[in-house]
Amino acid sequence: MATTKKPFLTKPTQSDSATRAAARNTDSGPSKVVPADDPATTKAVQAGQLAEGMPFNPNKAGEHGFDNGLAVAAGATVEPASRLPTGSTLSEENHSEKTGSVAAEGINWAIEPLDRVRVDSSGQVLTTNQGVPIADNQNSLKYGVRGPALLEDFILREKITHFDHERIPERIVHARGSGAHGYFECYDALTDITKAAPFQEAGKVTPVFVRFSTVQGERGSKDTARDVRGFAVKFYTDEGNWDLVGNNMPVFFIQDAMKFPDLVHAVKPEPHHQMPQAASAHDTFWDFVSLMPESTHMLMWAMSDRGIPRSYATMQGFGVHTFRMVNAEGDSVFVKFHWNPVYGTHSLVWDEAVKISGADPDYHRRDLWERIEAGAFPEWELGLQIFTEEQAEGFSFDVLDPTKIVPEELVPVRPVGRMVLNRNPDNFFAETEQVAFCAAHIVPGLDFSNDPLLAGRIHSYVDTQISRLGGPNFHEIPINSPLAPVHNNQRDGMHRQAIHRGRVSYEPNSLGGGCPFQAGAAQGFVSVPARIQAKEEQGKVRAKPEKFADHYTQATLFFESQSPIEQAHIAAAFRFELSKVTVPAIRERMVSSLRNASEALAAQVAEGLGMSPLPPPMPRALDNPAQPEVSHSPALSLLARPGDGSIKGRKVAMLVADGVNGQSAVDVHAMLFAQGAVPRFVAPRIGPVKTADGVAIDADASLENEPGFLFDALVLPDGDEGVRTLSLDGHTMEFIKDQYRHCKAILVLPASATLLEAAGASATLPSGEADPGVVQGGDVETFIAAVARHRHPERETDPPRV
Ligand code: HDE
Repeated sequence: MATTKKPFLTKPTQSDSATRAAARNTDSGPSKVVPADDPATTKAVQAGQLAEGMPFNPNKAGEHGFDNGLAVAAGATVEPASRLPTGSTLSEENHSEKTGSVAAEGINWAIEPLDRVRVDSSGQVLTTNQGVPIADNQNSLKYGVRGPALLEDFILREKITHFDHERIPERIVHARGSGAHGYFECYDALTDITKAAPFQEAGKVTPVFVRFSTVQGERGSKDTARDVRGFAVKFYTDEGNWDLVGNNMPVFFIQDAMKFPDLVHAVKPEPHHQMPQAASAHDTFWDFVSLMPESTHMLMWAMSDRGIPRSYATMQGFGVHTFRMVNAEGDSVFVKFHWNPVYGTHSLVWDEAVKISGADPDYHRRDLWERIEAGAFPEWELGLQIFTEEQAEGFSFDVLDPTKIVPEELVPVRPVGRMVLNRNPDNFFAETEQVAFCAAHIVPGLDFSNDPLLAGRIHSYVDTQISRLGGPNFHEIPINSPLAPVHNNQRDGMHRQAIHRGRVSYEPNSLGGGCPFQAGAAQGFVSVPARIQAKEEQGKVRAKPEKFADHYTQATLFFESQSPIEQAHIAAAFRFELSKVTVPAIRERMVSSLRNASEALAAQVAEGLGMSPLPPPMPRALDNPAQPEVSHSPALSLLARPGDGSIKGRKVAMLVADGVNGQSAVDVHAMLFAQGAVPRFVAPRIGPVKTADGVAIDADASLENEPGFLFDALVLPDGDEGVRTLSLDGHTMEFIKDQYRHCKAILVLPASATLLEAAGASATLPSGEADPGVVQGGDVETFIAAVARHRHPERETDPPRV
């Protein structure tokens, strides 16, 4: 802090008492303040010294010119002679239990760790919000036991009024979501490319809060809708909050923020009857996207199995836009952010997703919560694709276009750290609902690209929080406040928490000693100058760059990089979605667009829709797109990331009934549990099971309350009598059929071979080979390996055999 000290005035020019009186006055002052031995006068004298210490604004000249703009100086400051002149009041010395002490120098207590707002009511009496103990929480105040309730019942009125206002508006998009706390750990220092705080040294740990979400559905909608998933990470860095607000797909439907409200209006429930909820399978969505061919690439992703993830822990995350990283020298590179799940990328199948949404609409929320409570912490590796502006100029696509990826085969993904989610929130509303992510929240060492979609996001997120969270002070809600110090001259507004000391709330100032002072380029956030090179690109214009017009090359790349089974699922998803469209012309328009991405896909979809002949291909915006660098990208298949081979967090149903062999069931249970899986005994009814060998089993789930599709794998029991009992319950067949149809691993202990047969489930694949997912005879090791593969799609046929 720059210091300019002025000597105390020494010669009194007027009487002490006059000065003392003037110093106590708040609406005028003498021509000179004479020092005197009392706090009010000393404060006035020292305030004068602060003002004299800054006879003019020394930074003013530096505000002009391009070069100065890149080398901003720190703000001018004057060191006060004591803390007196910068305080609000002389009476701050008078402590009480409520006021506490004088504001600690340079500290903003309003942003301290969440402990300051945690509440635990053990052993405490019930009170009103004013802390008044409540004697009776059962009855309202009445005039006689059968008489009228009284208006003076402030206890009832406070309780009901608070209740009336418990809800806040839900997010316009991404309303349905769930979150958790955790940390990010940097592998190696990345100081060569960025000065961003989380990447400054190997092993550096930064706390994070992450929220996953669906986009279309309302706050109470089902988790397993076909949809894009939000993947928003708030890093509480040493230099402020950085929000990486991404999705589980690396591209987006539109190229310009101007179209976002149109997209969202098209995909949300139709306005006349508010249907359908949390589903894209309807007229307005397909009407819009079929008229917006730039959405074709994103449609491929959304119709792929990525649209129905098995778990938040088994999906990738992407920053989507091209961002910049900037080092201490001010050199910048372009980056794309990738989160790769340690547990691999795994999805549901559509029939399963539909059934789960009825039996457990909280499927993903529950999975996240249970994994964390069980210690099977979700974990991702953060990877960066790093490339220069010059490299980007040579690409066949535009890196500012959010409907394009940078293929990993063109620019590899460099792993730079890992993120672990290891703590569930204490309170869903206070943390997950009130967390406010914002694409504009970046820290020194990061910067934006000129992606026009990103530009709109930089505006939108703060704006939306103002109505959602009730005013401009949402950054003070505990989950949103940074760990880094917050000091500025923003004041007032609804629900202000911070109590600022002193009378200065403007800059430049001399009366606050110049503080808080601007950090300057060396310490503060500075935007990368990012000069626009070509002259013809300068000037105001509403248009897109030429390469944005290539709407299909990467849609083709995505489709052709999928395995046959993934391609089949994409075709089936388009077939399902478009079959729900009621206007045939919209279906046809979509198929005509798909012909430009893949003739094979378009033909399959058309066949599934009874559409013959095929409509002509849609005219393209760009007839001769540039030759792509990569025409096959194995990294785009879900199979590219099978995961670490563990079965941690997987749910395994173990069917049991009176008469099963208890010992074999308990042994398998123990082996699965030891691997971190969650085996559960499922019987016709919950409660003790009378096993044939007397081994105690207590079923904690029933065939009726936990249907088969909620589990990742199935164990069929040993013991003839138990198997017979199960076969008499109609649920058993549905249970096995769903497990089989959804291609899950099934362990068939000897007596259960008949159950499998009765369900029509074959141990032989359509190809005639043995099904590796149907493990007969009790080989638990092989079964565990089969569960680790997640699914056995070789079994699948369309339509299903079972
Ligand atoms: Fe968002 N988006 N978005 N979005 N978005 C919101 O902010 C918006 C976009 C994403 O868990 C809203 O706080 C515009 C792309 C996530 O709380 C809103 C545009 C991507 C979340 C908003 C986009 C996202 C949101 C609604 C186009 C992937 C949930 C409530 C210009 C990179 C964050 C809120 C959470 C939420 C606006 C496009 C991801 C309205 C204007 C592209 C993960 O501000």
